[in-house]
Amino acid sequence: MVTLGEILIELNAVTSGPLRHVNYFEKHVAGSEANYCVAFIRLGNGCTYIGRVGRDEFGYNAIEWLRGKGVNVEHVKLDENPTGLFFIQRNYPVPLHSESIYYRKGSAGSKLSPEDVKEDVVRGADLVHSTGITLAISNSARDAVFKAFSLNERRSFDTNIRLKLWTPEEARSAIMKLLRDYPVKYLITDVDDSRILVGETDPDRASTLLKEYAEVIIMKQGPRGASLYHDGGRYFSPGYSVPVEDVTGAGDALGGTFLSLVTSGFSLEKALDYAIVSSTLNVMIRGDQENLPGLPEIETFLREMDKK
Ligand code: KDG
Repeated sequence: MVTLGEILIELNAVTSGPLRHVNYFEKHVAGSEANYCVAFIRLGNGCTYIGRVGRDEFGYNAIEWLRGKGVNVEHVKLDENPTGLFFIQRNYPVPLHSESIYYRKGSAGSKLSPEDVKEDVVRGADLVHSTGITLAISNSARDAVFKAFSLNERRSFDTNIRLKLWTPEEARSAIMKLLRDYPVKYLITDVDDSRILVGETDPDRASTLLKEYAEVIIMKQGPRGASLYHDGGRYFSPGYSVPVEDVTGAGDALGGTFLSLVTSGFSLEKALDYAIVSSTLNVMIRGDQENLPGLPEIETFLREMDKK
């Protein structure tokens, strides 16, 4: 898989509550597409990342971390602007909810541009992947996604609408244009985003409205699980009840695991069942990438949970 996006440094509150009273933060490497890339690799397939980080300690941290996870970072450029950061406030004011607070305006990642997208790299991929976040961060990053999608028909896209980055109208217009111009093989979305995109929160009805843009649609439904729509059929995979530490990155864990398994030849249904395990493990710790499981861990989870 080749993926385009912004790698961010996450500063996660060690304790719950309003950030003004939080004194300790834990550093992680994050960013939706980087999370996808690592989840994809954990299930045995390769991933190349296209993007920019700052020529600074956080940028070096991100590159070294992702390289250590097996990501091909040859196309991650060093940029003169700083690496983007975000803080996470947890369980306040909504229990079990995590809020991202961004410090990323003018960041290195937002300088991603079409010139960073090398034709031979994208054309050769089994899958080219990006998200709504990359469409939102700058015009040049958006143009880079359009260019990458024009070079390869095996596309996947996670709508990932972050309303701190743009308005619902801007999100709808950019995402629907991308999907109209470049329909995808896999569309990963959820009911909050489908309300913005097609005015529908019912997963079945939303997927009917989106089906002309994607061969396979995954509708995430938080802790309830996720539905899969393909060829007129529907499959629902339920979630698991576990102690929640931080939900940030759970959707990327689900998406990255699913895409890797279908790329390896798993059925769509089995890939979704396994992907739900990945997102379940993800919410149990702080950090978006540390708990991403491989096949043996997913199978152990399923075997042990089955006994209960
Ligand atoms: O899906 C998790 C991401 O939201 C997180 O890693 C940070 O990429 C990020 C963003 O832009 O919110």
